[in-house]
Amino acid sequence: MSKYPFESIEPKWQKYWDEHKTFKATEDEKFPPEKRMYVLDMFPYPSAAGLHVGHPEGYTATDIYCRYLRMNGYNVLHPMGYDAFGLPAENYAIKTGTHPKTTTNANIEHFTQQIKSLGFSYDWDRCVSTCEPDYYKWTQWIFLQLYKKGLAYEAQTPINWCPSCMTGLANEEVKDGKCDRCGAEVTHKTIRQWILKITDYADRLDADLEGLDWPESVKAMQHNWIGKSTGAEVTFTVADKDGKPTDNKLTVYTTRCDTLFGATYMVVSPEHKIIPEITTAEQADAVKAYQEAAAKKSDLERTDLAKDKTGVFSGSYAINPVNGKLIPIWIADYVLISYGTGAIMAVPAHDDRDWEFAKKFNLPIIEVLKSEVDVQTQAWTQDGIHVNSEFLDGLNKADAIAKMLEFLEEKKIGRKAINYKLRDWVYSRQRYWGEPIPLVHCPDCGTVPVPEEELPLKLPEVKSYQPTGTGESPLAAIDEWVNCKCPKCGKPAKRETNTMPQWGGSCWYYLRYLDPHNDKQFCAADKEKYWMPVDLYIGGAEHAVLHLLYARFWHKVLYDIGVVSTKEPFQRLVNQGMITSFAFQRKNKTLVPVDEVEQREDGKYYEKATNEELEQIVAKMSKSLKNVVNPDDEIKAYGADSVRMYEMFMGPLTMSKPWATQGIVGIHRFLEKVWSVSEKPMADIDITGKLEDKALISARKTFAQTIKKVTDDTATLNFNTAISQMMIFINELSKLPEVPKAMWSDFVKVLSPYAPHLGEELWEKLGNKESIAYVAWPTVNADFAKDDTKQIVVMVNGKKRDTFEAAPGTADDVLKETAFARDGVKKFTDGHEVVKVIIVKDKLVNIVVK
Ligand code: ANZ
Ligand code: ZN
Repeated sequence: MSKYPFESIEPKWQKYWDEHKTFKATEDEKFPPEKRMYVLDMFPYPSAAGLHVGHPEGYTATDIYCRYLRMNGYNVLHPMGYDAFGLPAENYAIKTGTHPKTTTNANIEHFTQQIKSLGFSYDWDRCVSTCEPDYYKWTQWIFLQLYKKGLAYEAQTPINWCPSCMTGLANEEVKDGKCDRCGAEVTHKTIRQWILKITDYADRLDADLEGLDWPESVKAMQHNWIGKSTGAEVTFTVADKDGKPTDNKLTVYTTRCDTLFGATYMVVSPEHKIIPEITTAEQADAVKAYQEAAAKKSDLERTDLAKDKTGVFSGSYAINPVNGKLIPIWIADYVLISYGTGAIMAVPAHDDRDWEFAKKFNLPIIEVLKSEVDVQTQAWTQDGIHVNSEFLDGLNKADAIAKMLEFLEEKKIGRKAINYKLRDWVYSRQRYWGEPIPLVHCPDCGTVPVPEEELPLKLPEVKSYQPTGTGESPLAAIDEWVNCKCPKCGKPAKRETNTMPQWGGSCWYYLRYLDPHNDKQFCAADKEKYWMPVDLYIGGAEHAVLHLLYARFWHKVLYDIGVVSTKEPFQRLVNQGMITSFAFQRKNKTLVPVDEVEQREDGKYYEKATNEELEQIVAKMSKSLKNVVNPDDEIKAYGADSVRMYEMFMGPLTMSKPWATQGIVGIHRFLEKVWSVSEKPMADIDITGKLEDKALISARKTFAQTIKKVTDDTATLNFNTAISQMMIFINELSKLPEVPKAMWSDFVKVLSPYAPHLGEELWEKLGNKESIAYVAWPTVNADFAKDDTKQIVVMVNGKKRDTFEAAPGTADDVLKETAFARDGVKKFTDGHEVVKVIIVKDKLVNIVVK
């Protein structure tokens, strides 16, 4: 009996698939629309570290599903590519002078070799890399479409700035307020930026989530990020020093206009433009000092509920429009300039922040919602019937809001308003390794787009990748690149030197896969119609907001200009769980690297140096804990099929789970067992008819259950339970002296999406010449899967007295005899005259006695 030869069969089949282009996808019209499936993985950033065990988790899941679909008669598009621009390659270039392209391409090559070694069924001819000019040509083209629609604009905004590195930093490069590279305190610097008007799409991005088959948690995160808020704008009149109305107005945004009778003061943000007009001479110095202090704080510091409230009185009052009362206008940094109107009416009785502020500065607190607490000692922020509110008294929240809105509209001082937390997207980076923004600045014509026929606007070669220190990208230092002719008037002009963020390329890559070699269009319309939308998208939960929101935004813009046919890009989304590892901690909760730990005879773990007993915990894989699992090592030791199956067997796809060496060993043993079953004699037994042999009947039942369960579980991505069922079946087959070939060949088919190399090899061993990849998925007679005993109920004079098990189709006289022999029945029949016995086959024995 030969050993399971994974070392030889895995490269053999990878070569076969490559050479035969087994998984090449074409737009074949003989497949009706419902039989076309686009299954997408989140493409990786090709880091120097190579593949992580987390990558194969999602990739294996989509691969199993794709292979399953192909065998079920679907035309499947399953591509892979690289999100290739990014900071690590650029930082490496700054340190070593190696061109980011060189590093990136070497990493891509390594990744490709690693991914191929796992046997995934990608159509490699469609592979894209976002840093290639024939790819980013179209990223630039899409940017220009946004620009032409007025969705890209220039503005001054603050960025993270490292004064020591003299460069702008991405948010991801700032850790705890310090520069990730040098540790210096990060400051803010206001510089010119290109910004995308994603806020124009806020409403659709929010509403269209409803039609998507996405995890509820991801939808909720997007809803929160967009932060749709429905309320009202209410305009207050500022009073003069005698309390008389002036022409000066102050508009607030409120979600509770119904609480207006409880508004006892107003607050404007320290950046509000009304401040010079309302600040009195006595208050001027205090206001100025306060504004300067607030400028130094972050939004988070300012709005933190736990933070002590600060503020300063402006010296002026406004008139509350419902009761004519004068209420003071304060300036405080808990009100943000970037939300609503940058001003609020404060209702301290029913809002926590307002309450704290009122307490601190001794401002009046008026209860307007019937409260279960004393609002002088605590805010009441729950619902309540209106009180102290004249025409609203006795009303609930909804009715009171409606009535107040009516009142405000009639007086022309208020209207319904909607606000979003979503902010426009700062789209420029002061970096080298990104797509150049294809715009030209002309002294006469202003901003002029680079003509589309001149795209791609290629990244020029630079001598130094170090940012310039002025907040401009290294491109700004290349005069021959910066200086150009205005595409409109031909006079000397300058190129935009900012580049795009890494999100740009990943916003639309799923569309380029559809037509990756087209140099006339980003994607041909017929191909787009053929495949879109993406039917299943699998990736990590860390992309719940940014990538998925940005891609949806771009997709909607492309939809609006008529170049894509669906409103949403990704119909179904599944987040794979994180693969963690084991780690060990001391009593004081500090962690010990795994190579300093040993398991002793008592089964417990000890730190080698100190003999302290350690607690085993689950933790994220990390270099410092030395618990990072390298997929290459695992493939080498157990084979790609074992790695794939183990990752699917660890637990439900969407759950986080720790990698365990014993686990992969167990899966490997299972595949060895599969191999050894394939070495047994194969018997030509007709398994569709009546069988005599008990072991065969039982094997057929397990077989039928296995085909059914693997079919159902694969279709629903419940791969772990499908694998368990395959294990049960293999155990049963191992016991048979010879294997019914019909069962074996069907089992090989359902195994093949999970362990595709082994699947192909066993299929070939069965005498087949073609790949198993497109062989029809098996079906079985469902009756064989049924339990082979029936529950027979015994009734005496219409009352249930007992039950027993019998084989299906058991003869009537056997059922009758068994029924009369049951203890539960005898009690009621012994000594009685039997009048009648009625038998319902496989179900019931009904005895009538006198
Ligand atoms: C009066 C009021 C009474 C409020 C009450 C709340 C409760 P969301 O739901 O997040 O949209 N607000 C408005 N603009 C603000 C700004 N720029 N900075 C800080 N706070 C601001 O929250 C809207 C509520 O947040 C608004 O409704 C306003 O306070 C406050 F019992 O107005 B409310
Ligand atoms: Zn010009």
